[in-house]
Parts: sequence; C-alpha cells; structure tokens
Amino acid sequence: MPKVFPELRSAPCVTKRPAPIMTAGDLPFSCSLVFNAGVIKYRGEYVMVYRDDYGTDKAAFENERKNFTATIIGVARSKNGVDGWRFDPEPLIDSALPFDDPEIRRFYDPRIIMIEGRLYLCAAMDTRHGLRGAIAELSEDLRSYRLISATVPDNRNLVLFPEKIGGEFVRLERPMPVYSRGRDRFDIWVSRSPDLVYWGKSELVLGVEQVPFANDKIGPTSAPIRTEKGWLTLIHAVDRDESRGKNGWEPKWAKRYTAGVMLLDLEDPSKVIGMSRAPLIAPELPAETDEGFRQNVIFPCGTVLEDDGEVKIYYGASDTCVCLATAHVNDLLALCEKP
Ligand code: BMA
Repeated sequence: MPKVFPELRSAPCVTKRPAPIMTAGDLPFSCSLVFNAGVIKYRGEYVMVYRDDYGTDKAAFENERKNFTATIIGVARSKNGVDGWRFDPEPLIDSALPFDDPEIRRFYDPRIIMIEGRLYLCAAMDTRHGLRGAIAELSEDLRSYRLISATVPDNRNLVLFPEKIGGEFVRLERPMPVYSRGRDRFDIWVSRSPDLVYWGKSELVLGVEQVPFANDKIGPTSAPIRTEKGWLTLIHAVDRDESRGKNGWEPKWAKRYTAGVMLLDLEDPSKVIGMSRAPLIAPELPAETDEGFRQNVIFPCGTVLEDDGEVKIYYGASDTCVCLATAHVNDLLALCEKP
C-alpha cells in the first residue's frame, strides 16, 4: 500500500504568479486546454511551445467530460516571458492534419532546447503502436520541424541537455517498465548519443523510491541548467492516493503531481549529487487545486535562468493552463542536499 501524503507545500523560496499566464481563451485557435509548455530565451525574446488540446466530441464529453480530440503544438513569443504573448498564426504541429508517417497520432508535452545554435523539440509522441519519445529539429523561424529520432514504446518525458557532455549529446528520459514492479513505478534514466539519432549507454539516474514525496512515478521536466555546482535539474513527482475521488472534470483522479529539484554531476549526469527532500512546487493556487480538467497537477516543461540569477519555471497546472513560478538559482541549489 503506497504511503499517503496529506498535504504538500511549495518551498518558501518559490514565488508563484497568482494567476495563470496563459489560458485557453488567449489562443487564436480552438482550445479546450493549454498546458505543459516549454520555454526558451531565443533571439532576444521568450519563445514558448505550448500544448493545445482541442476539439469537441459530444459523446466523449458526455461520457468522460473530455472536450478535446486533437492536439496542437503551437508557438508564442513574448518580450518579458510573462505577458504580451504573440501567437504564431499557424500551429507548428496539428494532430488533426495527416502526418508524413501514418504511424504518428499526435505530439504533446513539448520541451524546447538549444544546442550549439540549433533548436530542438523533445515531445511525447502517440503512435498507432505505442507511446514514444521524439526528438525533432526546429527551423530557425519555428515554423517547421524535422523528426530526428524516436524511442521504442514505452518512453517519454525526453529532455536534452543544452550542451554536449564528454563529446556526446545527452538526454534524460522516463521509460515505463511494468514487468519489474507491476505498475507505475517509473524512474529517470540518462542516455547518450554521438549524433542525436543513435542512443545508448543508458543508465538509471534516480529511482522513484529515492524521492520522499513520490509513491508512484517521477520524470524529467525541462532542460537541465548548467551551474558551477552541477546540472540543476527539475523533476516531476507523483503521489497516488486511491481515496481521492472526484477531481476536476475527471470523475476520479487519484494522482497528484508536484515538482522537485536535483543536482547532477557536470561530467557524469548519471550521478545525483544533490536532491531536495521536499517538493519545490506543490498545487496550492485555485487554478491548481480547485479548477480545471485534472486538479493537483503541476507539470513543468520549461525553465529559463536570467542574468540576475532568477529562474523562471513554466508549468502546466491541472492540465488546463500555463503558470509561472520564480526562484533564485542560489536558493534552488541550497535545496539540493546530498542524497
Ligand atoms: C502525464 C502526461 C501529462 C499530464 C500528466 C497529468 O502522464 O500525460 O501530459 O500533464 O499525465 O495528467
């Protein structure tokens, strides 16, 4: 029987903006839910790749309260990373349109990373034969993409490190092995590649049982940030409590997603050299606990380190909107105790 965690709070060093920075009504496209957005600073402005679940299927809505049938990955830009978002006029990817590869059904949970001047998108990819982790190169104007590689099923939450380590590309990822432990007991892994196509040298980074506020699964969030002390790396962490009943629009939702923070060795990112023993961000605001599709979901996909040490953390809240929290990089490092 998993442990039950009655209440979890965000770390005191975290400041949340009191209201979401983006909601469905802001988008120029049909949108039921906008969430889990990746963000990067690029050419003097903030670029967001967001997830827009849209479409109305009357039967699905009546049976499951789901009023979305397709997913857009779209691009928005802002001068300050907080407001004034300008939306690119066409979706980058729209799952309602045919893909070149008919296996592909949709992309979601996008992360955007720059390595050696090139932009990459990491995203979960649903296909006819399973859920895969995808890496694509983006054009400079973010209007098109080229798929570079995809994992075998079941793997997702891929995120690239923003630079090569020891001459190799490196990614964090979250496979979903069920044979060893029976159900969701999913961990964070690292893999390496000479060219972003061929991946290997995979190693376990962090097991779910090592995270004191998780009893279900964990996963990578956004690109790790290089600091003098190590790679500052956010994670998401899930605790499940079967006694949780009705939750948001969902008839039952037993999980809660929080964010955590860890520090990885600069030369060997399979080594965890520090980890916060309590959540970094927990659901507290009305948009996180009382509203939306699935309540109590904090799902970061983007972090930006500013010159003054502020870290902007962009997260999806309740699978329904995009929120923003900030913390100083030194405070985040201070949370990373030795494991
Ligand atoms: C995960 C993904 C995310 C989602 C989260 C909470 O498994 O599907 O897109 O935000 O669940 O529902």
